[in-house]
Amino acid sequence: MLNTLDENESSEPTVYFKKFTIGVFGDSGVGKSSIVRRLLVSDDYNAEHEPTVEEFYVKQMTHRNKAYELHIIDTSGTYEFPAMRRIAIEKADAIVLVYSLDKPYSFTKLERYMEEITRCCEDRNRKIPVIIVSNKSDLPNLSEPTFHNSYGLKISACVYLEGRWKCLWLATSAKFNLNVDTIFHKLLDKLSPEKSLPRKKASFMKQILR
Ligand SMILES: Nc1nc2c(ncn2[C@@H]2O[C@H](COP(=O)(O)OP(=O)(O)OP(=O)(O)O)[C@@H](O)[C@H]2O)c(=O)[nH]1
Ligand SMILES: [Mg+2]
Repeated sequence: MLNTLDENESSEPTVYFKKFTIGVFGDSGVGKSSIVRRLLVSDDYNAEHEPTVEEFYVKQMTHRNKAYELHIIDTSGTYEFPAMRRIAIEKADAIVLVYSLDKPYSFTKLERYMEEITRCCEDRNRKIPVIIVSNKSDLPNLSEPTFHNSYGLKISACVYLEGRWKCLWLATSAKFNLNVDTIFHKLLDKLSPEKSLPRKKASFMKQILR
């Protein structure tokens, strides 16, 4: 199973500690809490839907030999708490936006979440990474929505979403613990400080040989 990225495996992370707050948003019953529970305790899965009000968790995670502390806000999709949602968006360094294949409306609702996130970020003059997660990929006979691009060609949801909002996309199954850790590794890839370091200049010889 695709659970973690190979390059993240290490028994001895270098001593480096950074905290990031990750907000998890999405419609009711799409599997937000199931994803968070799997991340926290890999064999924890609840087949019952117990609607969340708002939960806060801390998870230590090693990513590319560095240790990180993730502060995770598991928000409510069942209850409408716009003020709480806005505060969670404001606090977040990165966002996980979940929909599920068995709830087509949860896909439509992504638009609303994205508008809220964009508005919030514009007000604070910042940009944060967002990953859209298509959960419950284990369910049979359900397929991703498709769209037509400006040339009339059929494109998949992930191509559509990546083009529309320039965000990451990943299919997961919290039920089978498939790709759950990868969500957070992908976000850490975007958040990790080395991303912002200037690229090393190629050596003089390499420049000549180019
Ligand atoms: N088949 C399948 N079912 C899932 C998966 N993830 C979650 N579920 C089920 O979907 C239901 C809702 O899961 P939750 O994690 O409670 O959903 P939520 O998004 O946190 O819901 P709210 O807190 O109400 O917003 C539960 O019955 C879960 O067992 C999955 O990957 N596959
Ligand atoms: Mg929940």
